[in-house]
This record gives sequence, structure tokens and C-alpha cells, in this order.
Amino acid sequence: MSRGRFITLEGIEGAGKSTVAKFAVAWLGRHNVAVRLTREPGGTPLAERLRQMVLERGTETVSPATETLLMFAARGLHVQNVIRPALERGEWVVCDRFTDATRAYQGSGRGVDSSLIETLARVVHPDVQPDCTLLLDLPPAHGLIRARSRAGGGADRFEAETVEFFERVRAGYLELARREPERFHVIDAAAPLMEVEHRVAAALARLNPPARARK
Ligand code: Z5A
Repeated sequence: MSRGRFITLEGIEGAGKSTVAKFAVAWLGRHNVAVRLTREPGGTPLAERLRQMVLERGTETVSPATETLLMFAARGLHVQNVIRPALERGEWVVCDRFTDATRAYQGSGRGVDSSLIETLARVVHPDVQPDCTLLLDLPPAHGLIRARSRAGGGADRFEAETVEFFERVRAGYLELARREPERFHVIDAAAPLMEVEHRVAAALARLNPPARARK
């Protein structure tokens, strides 16, 4: 059995990752792919608890380095218990955020040294790298309007950040995409959803899923 493909979704908040993730899973299902949808931080019971801790706006100071360590602690649990086993069973994994989010948010957004992030990536997932990353690109002001119009119970630690912070995150993502054009597909997330989905389907088709299921 061949190893499954690992697809990640990235972008600033409100870019449409969760919406596109559901579309990608449905599209792959129609192409006979056994697919697992998951997210970061989170994806396992313990990692979801870490997610709550890292997102909540508590009273303690969380330094950028500590935030990075918490992201990788959750990622270690997620890779070991969910992502790697699924890929080894031949399933495809669609993951809403992965290590590129740490590079963009903690690295470009908060100024954490890239050597720390790359060292942790090598330790935590030396054998697991995305085959395809869909970067939903959107001006931060647009993403914040979408996210805040939907947010119910108050902003989390990231949602409370400034537009300037998200500008740095966006620039960080675009630089990652520029460096790895084969892996990244940059999609204009301000476009109508049907157009976004069309671009997503084209990127997924390049991964050569099995032939479409007969009706
Ligand atoms: N974080 C980090 O710092 N470091 C890390 O390593 C990791 C994460 C892994 C939680 O992530 C936070 O963790 C995140 C970064 C940090 N914080 N921020 N920012 P998350 O992914 O769970 O949370 P999020 O980024 O805030 O996701 P989100 O706000 O749920 O956004 P989304 O999933 O990208 O968007 P959506 O829910 O699919 O869409 C938002 C709305 O827009 C919704 O009403 C849609 O119907 C609508 N939408 C979507 N696409 C369109 C189009 N094309 N047109 C019109 N309307 C649309």
C-alpha cells in the first residue's frame, strides 16, 4: 500500500481554510480517496487541550518562544497519533494549518528565530512534510472583517492582534510560497467561493488521485 498524501491549508484568519477544507474532503471523496480531515493546533484530545491553552486570553504572559513550544508540543501529539498513522494506512490527510503556520505567525509575526522553528520541525516531524499546501491569500483587513463578523464569544489571543501583525504573517506566508513554488498553491481568497473551489480542485487534481468514482 502506498503512503497517503498530506495536504495542508494555510492563510490568515478568515481566509476560508475551514470552508475550503470541507470542499477538499468532499472533492477527494468523489475521487475514491479515503481522507482524514484534521486541524492544528489540535487534532487529538490532548492537543485540543493545548489548543485551548494557547488560544485563550489569560492573565499570564506567554512569550513568543513559549508559544512556539506549545504549538510544537501539540503538533508532536498530532503527528504521532493521527497524521503519520493515517498516511501509513494509505489515507490522505487534509490538515487546517501545520508548521507553515508556525513559520508565519511565530516566525514572521512574532519574530521567533527561524533556526529554532526549523530545529523543532526536524525533531517533531522529520518524516512528515506536506505534499501540497494551499495558501489562501487575503488582505488582513478583509480577513478580520470576515472572522469578526462570525466570532461568537470574544476574540482569542490571535484574533485580538493588530492588522500590522497579520500583514507580517501574510508577508511571511507569501515568502514561504515564493521559496517552494512546487509545494505551494497561492489562491486569491478574496475571489467568489466558486472560483476559490475551482482553483482548489485544480491543485488537488495535480496530486493524481484515483479516477473519479462512477455514479
Ligand atoms: N496558530 C499559530 O499561531 N501557530 C501555529 O503553528 C498554528 C496556529 C498551527 C487558530 O487557528 C490560531 O492559531 C490562528 C493561528 C494560530 N489564529 N489566527 N489568526 P485556526 O485556524 O483555528 O483559526 P483561524 O485562522 O482564526 O481560522 P478561522 O477564523 O476559522 O478562519 P478560516 O477557517 O480561514 O475561515 P472560514 O471559517 O472558512 O471562513 C470565514 C468566513 O468567511 C465564513 O463565514 C465563510 O463562509 C466566509 N468565506 C470563506 N471563503 C469565502 C469566500 N471566498 N468569499 C466569501 N466568503 C467566504
